[in-house]
Amino acid sequence: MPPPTDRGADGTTDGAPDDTPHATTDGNTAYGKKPFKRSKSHFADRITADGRDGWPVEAGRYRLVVSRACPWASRAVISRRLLGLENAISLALTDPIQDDRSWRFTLEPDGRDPVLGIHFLSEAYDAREKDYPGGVSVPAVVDVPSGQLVTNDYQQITLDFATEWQALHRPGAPDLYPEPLREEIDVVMAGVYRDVNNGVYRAGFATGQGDYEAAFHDLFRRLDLLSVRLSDRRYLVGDTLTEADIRLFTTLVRFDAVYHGHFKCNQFKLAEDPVLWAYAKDLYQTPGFGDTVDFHHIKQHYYRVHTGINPTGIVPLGPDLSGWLTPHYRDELGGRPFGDGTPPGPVPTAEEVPPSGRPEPAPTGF
Ligand SMILES: N[C@@H](CCC(=O)N[C@@H](CS)C(=O)NCC(=O)O)C(=O)O
Repeated sequence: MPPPTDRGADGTTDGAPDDTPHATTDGNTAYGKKPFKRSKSHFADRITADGRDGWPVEAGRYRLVVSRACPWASRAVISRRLLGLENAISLALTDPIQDDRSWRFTLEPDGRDPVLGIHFLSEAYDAREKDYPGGVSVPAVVDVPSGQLVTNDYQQITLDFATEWQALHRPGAPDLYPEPLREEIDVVMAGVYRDVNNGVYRAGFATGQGDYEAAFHDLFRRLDLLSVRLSDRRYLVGDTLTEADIRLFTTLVRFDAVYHGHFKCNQFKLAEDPVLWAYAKDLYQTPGFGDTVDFHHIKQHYYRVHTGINPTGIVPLGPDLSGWLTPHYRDELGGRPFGDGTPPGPVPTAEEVPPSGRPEPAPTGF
């Protein structure tokens, strides 16, 4: 197998050493170090009910390409499942380890995605725009008939699943972006994005002490605030699951397995904050959340791909994951997870996370 390439969170060289003097977030000047900056998604076309960008909502037309390792892609996997879009939008899973051609379909027996017929996700990017100036990233939505990438705009994909794909939602699908709560959801998500979702990357890929410390403090300050917010309410906004919970979950579920050690986000472990730990377990045990999580893919990706921060590529054996299956008691706070709707049914067999990626219950008795 070709060796994994060392790459940043988004395949760019952001965060990589550079010789230009620049101001760090702690106000000092650093030489040879730049703070981590996430690149913008290059392809921001939207798939909408009215097809205004040329991409109308249509069952069976699009393929969602993800890595189960990636928190941004995992949002899309969770929302697709909660909304029951599995039959409308098919799912392609990449190998958690990229090589120098980026995401590849080496989990398939012949190394080729069976629907798109390609070996590398970059082929769908190339079909859309030859030599575009950016990295290849997941999540990506590909138009099956033309083989072209439609969008890699991870911030918009899930919002569109919730609001533009309504005609194809399953009966009983929750409203993940309810109109009356959008303003509050957007405010909560902005803080979660800056300090938590992207904050762990700012800490992990910092190449200067000051940048790392600023990201670390922002992250744990925000986690403290979220812990207080969630101490007497089951979900982040309103009394049902929303897009905001999906976005917080995808970082929390990776926290102890990768961010705490690998990204040096170690003021406390998730499991040491009783509120956030119970909140994360509650979501994990809710159909549509934990049943999409592959801890094996997550650990393989982070520890083996980021050789700049883990040069040996050794993947730690811990932590013990059995705690994810223990009681959370969050139902005592009330809340109606799916509002007037219902939980999604079982995961389609072809999309089940293999046992290697799931926690095993702790042994009982002696
Ligand atoms: N920056 C991405 C956001 C999503 C993202 O960063 N995905 C990561 C995986 S978690 C990725 O695919 N990175 C490209 C790479 O590592 O080659 C975008 O522009 O859409």
